[in-house]
Amino acid sequence: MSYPESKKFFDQAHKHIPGGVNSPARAFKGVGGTPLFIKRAKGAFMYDEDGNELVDYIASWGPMILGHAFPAVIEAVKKAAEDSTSFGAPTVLENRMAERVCGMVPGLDKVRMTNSGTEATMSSIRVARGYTGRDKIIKFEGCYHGHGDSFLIKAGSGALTLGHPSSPGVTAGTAKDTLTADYNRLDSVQRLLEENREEVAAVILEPVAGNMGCVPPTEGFLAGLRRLCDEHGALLIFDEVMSGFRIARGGAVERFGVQPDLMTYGKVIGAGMPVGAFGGSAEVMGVVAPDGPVYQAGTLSGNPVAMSAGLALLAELDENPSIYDELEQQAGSLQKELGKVFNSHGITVTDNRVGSMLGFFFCEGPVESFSDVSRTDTGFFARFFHGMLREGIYLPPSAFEAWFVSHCHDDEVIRKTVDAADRVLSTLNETGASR
Ligand code: KE4
Repeated sequence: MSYPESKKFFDQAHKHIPGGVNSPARAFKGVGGTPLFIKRAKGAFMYDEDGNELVDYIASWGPMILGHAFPAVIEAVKKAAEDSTSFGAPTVLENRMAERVCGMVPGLDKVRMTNSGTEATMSSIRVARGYTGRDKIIKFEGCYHGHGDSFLIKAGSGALTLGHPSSPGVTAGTAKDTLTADYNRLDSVQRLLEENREEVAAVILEPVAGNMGCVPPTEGFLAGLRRLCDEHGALLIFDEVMSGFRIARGGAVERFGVQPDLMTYGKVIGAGMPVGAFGGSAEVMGVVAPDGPVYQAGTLSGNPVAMSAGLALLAELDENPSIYDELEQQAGSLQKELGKVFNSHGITVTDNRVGSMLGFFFCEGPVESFSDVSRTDTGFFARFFHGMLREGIYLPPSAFEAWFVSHCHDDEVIRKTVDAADRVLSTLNETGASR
């Protein structure tokens, strides 16, 4: 497999675009080499500018839960666009979106649309600060909540991949209000809450971490956070931008049965169009302008084309709950069969999965926290990544990202992936693989 067209376009891209990409996670910095320029995609496959067919495990970093170019989504976008692409005025589509998501997620009484996950999480902590009158937030090392200043402290995803988990440009004034705890370590949260009594507005986390690879919550972690937040008068925020509508119809709130005060969404809710959202109880959301004093806005928030796309996808998920069982089945099969292949080649690997998001770490397990994640062999991952790419299997280009299985990843696609891994690992074994 070769990529001359992608190389040409990547060189061209550097002329006017920082790093040649509009988002660093796409730049292949974690694995080296040239990012592929994608021309089109359908179902479980993407096709690059060199005509290569690729099994896609990035899924646009989450949205493509029913595969690329899901017909109902495409039709909805085409139809909506014919009536103009934005009005800057309320539409019935936004009413329907709010009804749909509040019907899918337990405890979601009111919801506000945004244009990205970052806007949703930024807004959620502003609401928490406005509601509680407190300034500080607690996040977790390795979790990524978008590129809002308050979150670029020991962040995951591209920030971690690039080796700058705490970004320059975030002022000391901002950084002092962000406290960082250890994922799956309740004692680290309790200590921060006790050291900052009555100063913490919220604890925000990915209820299933997907931005340091896939790291599920351990038994009792989420319930423990709920208890600690109640004891200390802090709000609990589930950042479900990645897990929302993916790991269950009602996301982590449904799957784990722990009720946060605020939830944030992105990715699946927009079906690949720019949509984020934040919401919670009517009580907490009552502070949001224009009902309340906490300002939050967006020219294109609730955009009719984006709402149409998201509604088409969510309706399919909401009205066919068996899809989640089928996603569980296919992702479980990939996890099991790949695990067998790694073991057959004597590769030390730890696999984590929740629903159709999963990840493999090339180190001893368990992998439950950022410090565990840091033990993964990123060099081996890079060699494995490029081997799989040459076989036509496109994994997320970083050891610190979750893989996504779509409803189009059928048995044939899974078999193709597993057989490719077997061939790649045979080659790697000759060049000194991770043990
Ligand atoms: P966006 O602003 O990128 O729409 O969402 C930010 C965000 C917030 N919260 C969680 C849990 C997220 O996973 C994200 C974005 N995820 C990354 C993928 N790991 C986006 C990929 C990228 O930055 O290009």
